[in-house]
Amino acid sequence: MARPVLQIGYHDHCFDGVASSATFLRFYREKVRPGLAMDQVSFRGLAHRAGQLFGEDAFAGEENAVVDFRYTRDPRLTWWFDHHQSAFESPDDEAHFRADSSGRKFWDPTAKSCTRFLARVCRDRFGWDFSQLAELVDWAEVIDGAQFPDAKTAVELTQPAMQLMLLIEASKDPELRPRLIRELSQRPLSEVLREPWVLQPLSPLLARHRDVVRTVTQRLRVERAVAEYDLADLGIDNVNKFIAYAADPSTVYTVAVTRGTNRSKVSLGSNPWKQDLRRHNLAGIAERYGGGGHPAVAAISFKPDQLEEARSAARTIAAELRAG
Ligand SMILES: [Mn+2]
Repeated sequence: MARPVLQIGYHDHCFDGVASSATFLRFYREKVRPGLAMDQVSFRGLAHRAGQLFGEDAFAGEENAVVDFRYTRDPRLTWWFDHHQSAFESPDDEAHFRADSSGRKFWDPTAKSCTRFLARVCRDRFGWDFSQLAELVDWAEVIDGAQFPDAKTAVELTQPAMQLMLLIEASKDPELRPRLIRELSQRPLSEVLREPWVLQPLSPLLARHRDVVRTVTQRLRVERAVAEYDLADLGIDNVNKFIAYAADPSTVYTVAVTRGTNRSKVSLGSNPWKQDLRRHNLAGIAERYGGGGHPAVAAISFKPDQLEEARSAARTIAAELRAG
């Protein structure tokens, strides 16, 4: 591709990241550059990891948007939408954002999903009607805000949109998420969910998901409402966040260790159905280790070979959460 007119960087392997991108893409092609051809838009999945977050090719477009991911002072960043508490790597980054006068950078750490936050900002500031994407926006709010009726629903994935969540989180096909973003920007969610290229790769992932649910349920150690499990030997980076709450509803916090290709990771979560018992800000805890996220759910990335450091951090944090 020649230099893309627009490049969208998004939180990779994340339903809200994909949905935010699709929503922004539609907004951009309707309100900012009407008639912009799809092949003039490129996509870059961004992942949290130990070290540099934005590679050299992260801002290859004439305009560059980043959604559902960290802020950067890079002058090539033209649009930004995020809702993470840990949006800024340093106080200088936050000061830079606060001094921005472009009117194109937006942050609301109280928003449940970046998708609905973005849709509403584009409606209120730019007079854009997002009703065509209502289904996608509503599902992003349910999924990223963990607004499920119960843990079982969140783990069993009987609803097609929940299966799409799994596909987005687990698929290793680099073309799949950009394709989903393009399609979801133009067609209703329920229609895209029936596509063979969506359904086909899902069945092995669903089978794998059921295996992981069994493994987590077996390995889970719950002590004083804090659940710990270690999946480093499975080589997976993303695990459904709700398995512990379905397996043992007395769980208030989870501390999980995983190791994927690019990082060892400690995931911190809190039971969405017991938020009245949550006493800790998990993003705040994760930030002490260079990680981040939201008060109710956060993560810390380590280098892939720093598994023992990750395990040791997990033990320390689990003890801190138990101490109350
Ligand atoms: Mn999000």
